[in-house]
Amino acid sequence: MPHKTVYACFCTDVLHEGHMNIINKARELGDVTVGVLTDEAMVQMDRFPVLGLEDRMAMMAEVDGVSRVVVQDSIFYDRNIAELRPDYVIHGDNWLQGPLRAIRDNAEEALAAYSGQIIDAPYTHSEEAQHVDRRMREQLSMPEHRRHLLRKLIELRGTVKAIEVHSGLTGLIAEKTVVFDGEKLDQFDAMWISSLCDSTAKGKPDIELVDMTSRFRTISDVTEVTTKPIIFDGDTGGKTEHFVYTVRSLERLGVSAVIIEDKVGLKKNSLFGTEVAQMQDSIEGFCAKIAAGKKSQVTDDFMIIARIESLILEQGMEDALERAAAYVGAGADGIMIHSRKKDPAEILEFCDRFREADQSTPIVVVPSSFNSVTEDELAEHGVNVVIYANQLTRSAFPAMEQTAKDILTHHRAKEVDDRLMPIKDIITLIDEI
Ligand code: SPV
Ligand code: MG
Repeated sequence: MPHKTVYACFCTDVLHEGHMNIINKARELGDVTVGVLTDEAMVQMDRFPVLGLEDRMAMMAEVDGVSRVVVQDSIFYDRNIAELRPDYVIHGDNWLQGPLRAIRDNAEEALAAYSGQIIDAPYTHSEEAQHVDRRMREQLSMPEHRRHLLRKLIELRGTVKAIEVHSGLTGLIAEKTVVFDGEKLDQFDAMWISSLCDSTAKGKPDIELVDMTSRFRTISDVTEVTTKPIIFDGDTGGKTEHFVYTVRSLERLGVSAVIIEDKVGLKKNSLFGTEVAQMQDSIEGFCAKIAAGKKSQVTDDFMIIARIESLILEQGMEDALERAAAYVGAGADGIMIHSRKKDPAEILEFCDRFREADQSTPIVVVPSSFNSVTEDELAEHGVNVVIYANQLTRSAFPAMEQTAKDILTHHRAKEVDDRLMPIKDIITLIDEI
């Protein structure tokens, strides 16, 4: 019998019975090469590595029956298949469904080029395997691990995208939603705890009325069921004497970054612009707040991002740029520039001019009004974090309101049923652990 070769690829830090079952099955088929995903590829699979790539490779090399370990730098197998030309590629049969199917299709197409074969090994549903998987996710959700994820993701991906969350349920949507666009699997990298949506969910205006204790409760609800990094909307940061406590509380909760805006007095939502009275802080005043926050933080991971309201308050581009440089000088780890114009031109101009002087400080934008601009365009102008700040809340509210109206109109719920999630789906939506 000619000597056969088998390729398997793993996206894990810990080996359990399920992985061993695949390796043992592979050994029966031939000489086993194992691919280990790079950090960047693992992140795309929503598995943030706890071990470094070299340690993961060493772990695989020690497994009995593994002849060779190689790096796989994409979640898709095609390049490694073309290079290694294995007779078989083996994977658990869980990749027959859901977003993993795209990965299987890609492998199947690459194998078809030389009549290689795919093996869908029965997925191991053992208690031990589930326990190890759960432990891994729990480890990822711990504050000391989650806190540095935002910096790490910006470093790995250049530009990251965050979506608004204000509850455990919206957190799960941010955590689990994955789409396949024909080329790559896509998902949100991070979560934004918006002051607007956190307040709206409580039926309150966005004026720093919802107190920090309550805001921290929202963070806990989200951290209990997710692993992705959190960017917290800290409004004005409040009094400097209070802000220093907030920074440490956020670090303790595992939040990666706080964004504070350079306003004083009664804060109103920026999307009101100059229609309501809002006062910008002085450059010195806000720099002092940033510096005090930086001095009080305990970990190196945590980021304080300074949000500039000059364009919102119509103070001009020069003022925005002057403030950006001053805030970075005071220690800000990033700059958020905001605008309520439909046209992204002023945002892009700010980014270009800021980048002429500063190539490294992360830029954050919130394209709620200038929503025609794409993530790629923003990335070309040096943006590192794109925040979709309120779209989940704004989509849920009209749907719920319409349902309430229709039930009132028809005096029963039958008419709304077609657009509702089936009862079976809602009762099984949340996994029991
Ligand atoms: C929020 O989401 O609360 C924000 C962004 O601060 S914005 O509403 O655009 O001001
Ligand atoms: Mg806000």
